[in-house]
Amino acid sequence: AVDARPDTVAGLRFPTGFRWGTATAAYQIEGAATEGGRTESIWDTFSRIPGKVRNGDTGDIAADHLHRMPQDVALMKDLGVTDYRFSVSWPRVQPTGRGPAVEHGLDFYRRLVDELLAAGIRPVATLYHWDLPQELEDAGGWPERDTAQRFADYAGLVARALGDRVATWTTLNEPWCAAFLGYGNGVHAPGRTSDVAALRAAHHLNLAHGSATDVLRSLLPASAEVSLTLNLHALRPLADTPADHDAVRRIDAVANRLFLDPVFHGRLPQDLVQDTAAVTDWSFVRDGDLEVVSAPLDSLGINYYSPSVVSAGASESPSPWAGAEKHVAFTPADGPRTAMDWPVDADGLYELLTRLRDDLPGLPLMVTENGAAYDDYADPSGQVHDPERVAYLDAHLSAVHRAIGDGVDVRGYFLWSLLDNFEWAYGYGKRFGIVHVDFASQRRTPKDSARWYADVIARGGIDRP
Ligand code: PNW
Repeated sequence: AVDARPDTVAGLRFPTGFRWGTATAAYQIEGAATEGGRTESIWDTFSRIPGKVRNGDTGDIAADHLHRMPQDVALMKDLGVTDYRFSVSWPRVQPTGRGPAVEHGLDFYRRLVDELLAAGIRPVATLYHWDLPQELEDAGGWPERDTAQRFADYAGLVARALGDRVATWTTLNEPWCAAFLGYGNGVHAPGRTSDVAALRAAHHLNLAHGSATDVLRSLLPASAEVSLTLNLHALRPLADTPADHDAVRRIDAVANRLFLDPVFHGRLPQDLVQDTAAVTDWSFVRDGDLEVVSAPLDSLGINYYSPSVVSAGASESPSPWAGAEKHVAFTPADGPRTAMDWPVDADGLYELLTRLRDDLPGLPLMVTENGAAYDDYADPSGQVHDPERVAYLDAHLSAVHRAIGDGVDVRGYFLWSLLDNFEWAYGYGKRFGIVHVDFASQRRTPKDSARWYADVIARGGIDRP
């Protein structure tokens, strides 16, 4: 049907085989927090500390996806998505982070994968989307080296269970957030505030990624795709001055190159090592680690929401910047914002994608998250209207299309998110879904943006009438 559309219809066509997806994460949607032997993750613990999550919300019930999975897969089938990116809950599969798998926990993901395949949707499994078993945090968490080995063992348990039917694997989601929001500024679980803990966490997350990649390669068919998802920061200097460019360099080092350099080049960013000399001597990076971290990957996933404008100055502490905040100020951009107060700026996505084309030639990319929170409203018939989200998605997909036209190898786009869900420190107050969830009744209502996305997928692109 796509190819049959006349060329005279103006619009943006995506390549044949482009992967049209939606994304979710276990703790944000599953609920059933104490079912089947699941015990606490750091988010179960953190969300119970007064003042950490708005309104005291927790993921105990969330969107009750664990009990409503077939309905949610049916919603995706109606959308026409080709791919679905979900995460596996570590504490559901291996509650203490050690020892054998809980088969009942794995069974949920076996059923999910079967349901997806039956609906003609490719499963894309993320092994870690921030729900570290609390017992591993009690043993030191990500700043502790052993956590990386625990993760590699857990990766093996999941690969043995799902490896015959899941072709695309992502080790970690956004290790920058896990390290620097979790251990640096403490806005995310486990809520620790220490620059050295955050840097150690970042290295051990990199090591966990590399070690798990080795395990996945040893267990999965050669055709399996192994990837990593980073929330790379699109950075712009406030002014075209050496001082503001240096501010960009400092944030780029801790937000982007701390992950890109070890994973893709087997080295640490030396400027960051120097800039953080007062914090750590980096002796937690041992001989041979960077070789493990830099195991070859089949693709890189990028999560993008907003760019940042930085200049020479100073910003708040505790910060997620490992000391760089002493030299760097962030300027809120003019223009429209989402309900997260994040600027709407699709050029940042284009800038990020073209940078990766130049820095990592030949590496296939996927946009593994992009989307927006807005306060949407229902009309008297119950239809949920979200015109700002449609505009946001249109602009960002157009940026992806422009990047593809300029030679960036983008293989797919995963809209965040399928469902309204537990938005971490913001609880249920921020809605990213293209499907509205009434958290009292658990009723799902596709928003206007869901119809818009279904139409884009059906046409293979965006029409410009
Ligand atoms: C990502 N920040 O989180 C996550 O992967 C999703 O689980 C989440 O729901 C989505 O983006 C929307 O927030 C982020 O403060 C959370 O820089 C915070 C930040 C970045 C990403």
